[in-house]
Amino acid sequence: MKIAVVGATGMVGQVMLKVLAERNFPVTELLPVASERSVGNKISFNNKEYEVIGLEEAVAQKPDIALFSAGGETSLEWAPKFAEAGTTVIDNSSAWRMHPEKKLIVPEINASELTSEDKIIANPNCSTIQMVMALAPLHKEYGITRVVVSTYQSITGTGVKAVQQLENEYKGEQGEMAYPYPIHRNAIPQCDVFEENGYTKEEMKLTNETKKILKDNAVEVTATAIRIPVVGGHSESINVTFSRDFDVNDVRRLLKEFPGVTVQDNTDVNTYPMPIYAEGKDDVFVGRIRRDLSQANSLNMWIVADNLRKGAATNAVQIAEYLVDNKLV
Ligand code: A2P
Ligand code: 11C
Repeated sequence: MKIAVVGATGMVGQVMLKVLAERNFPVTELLPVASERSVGNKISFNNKEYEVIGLEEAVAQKPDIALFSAGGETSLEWAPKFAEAGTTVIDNSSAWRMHPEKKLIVPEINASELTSEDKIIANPNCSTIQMVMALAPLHKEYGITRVVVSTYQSITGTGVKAVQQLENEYKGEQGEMAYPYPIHRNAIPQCDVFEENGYTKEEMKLTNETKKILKDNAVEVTATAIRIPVVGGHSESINVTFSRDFDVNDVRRLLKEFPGVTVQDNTDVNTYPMPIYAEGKDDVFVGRIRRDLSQANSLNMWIVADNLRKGAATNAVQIAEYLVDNKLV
C-alpha cells in the first residue's frame, strides 16, 4: 500500500506514523505530507528517513490511502482532489463528519457500513470516539434515551501550542498563548469556540456525532467540555439514561466483551481509569460504573482514553486496516 500521511509533522500525524509502524500496517511506500514550510524536512518511519513533500506532489503520486490530520481547511480543499485521483481519504478533521453522504466511522461500531465507493471517510472527534465506544454496546442492549457528559480534556487536543503554553507557565516564562487564560493550575470551561446556542463546537460535536455513529437521532446528548492541565488523555464523566432497567454486573460484562474497551473498576482497591495510565494505549478505559440513585434506569461511569491514539490516530489506522482486510481499496 502506498500511504500518504497529510499533516505528518503534526501532533496527530506523528502518532499516525507510530501506530502504522507498531501495527505492521502493510506500507510499501510512505508519503509524508505537510505545509510548504516543512517540504524537504526529514521524517523518520520504521527507522528510515523520508522527505516531506507538498500536497500537489502527493496527489500526483496517487497513493492508495491518505490519512489526513492537517486541519479542516486543508481537508475541505484537498480531500476531494485525492479522491478524484482514486485515493481513499481517511480524514481526522471535522470537515466531512456531518456531511450527509460521508460516513463517520468507529470501526468496532460501524465499519461494516463501508464500501469501496467511500472515497472520503470521516474519523470522529476524540471525545466522541471514547464516549461512543462505551455507549454502543449499552445502547444495543438497553436503548439509550439521554446522555449527560462532562469532559476533562488533555491539552494535546489543542496541539503543540497548548503544550508549549503549559510548559512556559510551569517555568514562569512568557510565551504565545493557545488559550485565552492560563492553563496551569486552572480548568477552562471552553474547548474550541462558542456557537450561537451558547455551547462550544466541541460540545456540539459530542451531541451530533454521537447520534450519527449510533444511527439514532433519538439519543439526546447534552455536553460540557472542560480543558484541564493534563496530557495523556481525555476523561469523561457520563450519566446515561436507558429506556429500560439494567443490572450493573451485566453492564460491566457488556463493556468487557466489547472489543477495544477495558473495564478498570474495583473500588475496593481504588481501581479506576486515569489519563496518566491511558497515555500511549489504544483502548478506551471505563470505570466508576454505578447506578444513578437519583433517577430510574440511569447509570454513571468514567471513561478515559488517549485522545491522540484511539481518539485520533489509532481509529484512523483501524479504518485503513478494515479497508485493506476487506479489499475495499
Ligand atoms: P507543518 O508542520 O508544515 O505546519 P498540529 O495539529 O500539531 O498543529 O499539526 C498540523 C499539521 O498539519 C502539520 O503537519 C502541518 O504542517 C500540517 N499543515 C498545516 N497547514 C497545512 C497546509 N496548508 N497544507 C499542508 N499541511 C498543513
Ligand atoms: C480537543 N477534540 O481536544 C479536540 C481536538 O474536531 O478533531 C480535535 C478537534 C477535532 O480540543
